[in-house]
Amino acid sequence: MYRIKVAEKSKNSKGQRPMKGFISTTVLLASFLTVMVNRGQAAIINGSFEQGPTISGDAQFVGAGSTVITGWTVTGHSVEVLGPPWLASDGQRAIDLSGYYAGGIQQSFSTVAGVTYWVTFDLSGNPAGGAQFKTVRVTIDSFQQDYSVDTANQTISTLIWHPIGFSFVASGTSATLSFTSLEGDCYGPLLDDVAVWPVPEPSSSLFAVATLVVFTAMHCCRRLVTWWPTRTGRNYSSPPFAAKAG
Ligand SMILES: [Ca+2]
Repeated sequence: MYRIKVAEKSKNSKGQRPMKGFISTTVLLASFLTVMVNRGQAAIINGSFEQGPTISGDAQFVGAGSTVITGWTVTGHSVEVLGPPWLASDGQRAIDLSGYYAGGIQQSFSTVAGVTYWVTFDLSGNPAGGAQFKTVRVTIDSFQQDYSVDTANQTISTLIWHPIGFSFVASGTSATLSFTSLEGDCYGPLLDDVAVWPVPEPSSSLFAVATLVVFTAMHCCRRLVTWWPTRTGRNYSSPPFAAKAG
């Protein structure tokens, strides 16, 4: 997830900002977002787990079947909602997918059949005990994959988060995304910042690129367009699939 920053280069001789450039930028972004919405924007609720139960201490156990974590249903045995001093990858909270024993979470969302969707999330592991490598099983529609992460040389406040992503083609009007711990003890894989969105069709991408080229040609001397990732403070040194299990 990236944000777009449009920086004003300067004001005109009357001290006014160039509204024409602003309008062009607005049209560009609105056009691209309209394309995305028309493609069926997926809506994962509370993907960062910031909305949920009151945390007693630094972690809160949540049992199977509970929906107290907004948007999500707990599966397996239990999970744990983590708060400071645990280092979340986004915001203040994350999930340990092994509560007392192996657990999981799942959420269903609307899809458009035939559309390709990207699923991204950040994965780490509880370094306080158990196996050095923590494994999570991710399923959605016919997709299933296990991912493992190394917890060596970390503490709960110095966790290393690995961004992971994959795509799937929706087969119906809804899909269920599930994360399941494969760690039987209370030291499970850690999860944060889950997101799902449709991949634009090639024609839509070309439209967005063409619009961007025209926009840049018209206003390159008046505006600076900079992009920067919002996920500061994370470990992006490893490729997204570096944690992929065999
Ligand atoms: Ca979070």
